[in-house]
Amino acid sequence: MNHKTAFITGATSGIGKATAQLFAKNNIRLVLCGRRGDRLEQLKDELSQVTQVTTLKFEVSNREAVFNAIASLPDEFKKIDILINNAGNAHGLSAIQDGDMDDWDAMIDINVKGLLYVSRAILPQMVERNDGFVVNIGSIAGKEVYPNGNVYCASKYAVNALNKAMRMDLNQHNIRVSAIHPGAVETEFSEVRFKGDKEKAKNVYKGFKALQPEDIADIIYFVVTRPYHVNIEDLIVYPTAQASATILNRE
Ligand code: 8X3
Repeated sequence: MNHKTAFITGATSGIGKATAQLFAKNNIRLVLCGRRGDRLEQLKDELSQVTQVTTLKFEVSNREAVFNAIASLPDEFKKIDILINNAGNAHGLSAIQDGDMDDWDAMIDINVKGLLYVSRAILPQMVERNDGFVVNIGSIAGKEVYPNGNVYCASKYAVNALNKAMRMDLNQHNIRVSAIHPGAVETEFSEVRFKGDKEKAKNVYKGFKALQPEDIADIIYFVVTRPYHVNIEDLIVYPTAQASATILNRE
C-alpha cells in the first residue's frame, strides 16, 4: 500500500479521523477533507510526522466548492487511489409529521448529494487509470428503517443503493467499491443528532460497550489492503451488544 493516496471526507472526527490516523501509520498519503479548518490543521500537524498530508476545507454539499477544492490539490496529491466517502451525519430524530425540514435538507445534501459530488469529481481519473478504490460509509440505518429515523434512514438507504450502483458502473474499469455499515459507534454522531444535547447523546451509549471509531478504521484498512482480486462488497458491523438497529443488550 506504500505511497498510495487516500482522500477522506469528514476527516476531522470520528471514523474519518481514526481512519486517517491508521492510514498515516501505514504510509498512505492523505488528503484530509472537512469543514473545520482548525481541526484539519491540527490533524495535519499530527500526521505529517509520519506521512505526507494535505488538507481541503469545504462542504461536501456545496457542488462548486467540492470541484474547486479538488481542482486545487497540489500535483503530488492529485492522483487519488482510495476514496473514503465518510462525511455524513444525522440531524434530529423525530416522527415524520414533526420533522424539521432544514434537518431533512442537511441529511440529503450531505449524506447523499455530498457523496455524489465528491465521487463525481474523483471517479473520472480512476476510470481513466483503470484503477482505484471507493469505500462508502453507510449505516445499519441504510439496511433497516427504525422509528423516527425516517429521513436519516432514507439517506443511508440511498448510500446503500449508490454503493451497489457504483460497483456495477465501475466494474468494467477495475475499480473496487465497498461499503461498511456500522451500528452504534461512539462518536460525535449522537451529539449532532440531538443538536448538542450531551446528556441525551450520552444515553445512547449507556449500558453497553459501543464500537469505537478505531474499530471501524481497522476494518476499512483491512478492506483496502486485500489482494487486488478480492473485493469486500458490504459489511455490517455491530457492537457485540447490538442485534439490530433497535435491539441493544444494555446492562
Ligand atoms: C448510525 C447508527 O443506528 O444510530 O448510523 O442509525 S444508527
